[in-house]
Amino acid sequence: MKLVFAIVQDEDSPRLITALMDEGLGVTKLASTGGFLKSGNTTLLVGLDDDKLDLCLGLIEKTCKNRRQIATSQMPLSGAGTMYAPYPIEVTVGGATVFVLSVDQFVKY
Ligand code: 2BA
Repeated sequence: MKLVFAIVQDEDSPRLITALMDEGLGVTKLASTGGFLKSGNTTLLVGLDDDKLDLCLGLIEKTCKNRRQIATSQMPLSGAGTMYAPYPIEVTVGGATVFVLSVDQFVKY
């Protein structure tokens, strides 16, 4: 058995959850926050049998899109000691960041 952690953009999560559930996969949705952009994203947990892993990964790949976002970084001001000026940078987020873990034990009480 595997446990898939999929970090996806909030905009993609409703369609992905529907697609996973339509295939009979169990999903848990967690509200999460990216460390770099410090904005909300969605982490989905999917526990599944090994033979469903490719199906799950395929649905994630098909559903989750790359998007460009503007983030704010800091530039040191020359001659101003430790002062910094904010400036915008563009980053590409997604489609999805996915971790697949092997599950030792799965119990439901
Ligand atoms: P964030 O940490 O908010 O990162 C959003 C996007 O900012 C990243 O997209 C990447 O394009 C960019 N980025 C991140 N760190 C950067 C840096 N030090 N310098 C320049 N650009 C940077 P993704 O790579 O698609 O990641 C989307 C979200 O997935 C991340 O949101 C984070 O929540 C999660 N994530 C990504 N890699 C991870 C990892 N190794 N472990 C845990 N979570 C991860």
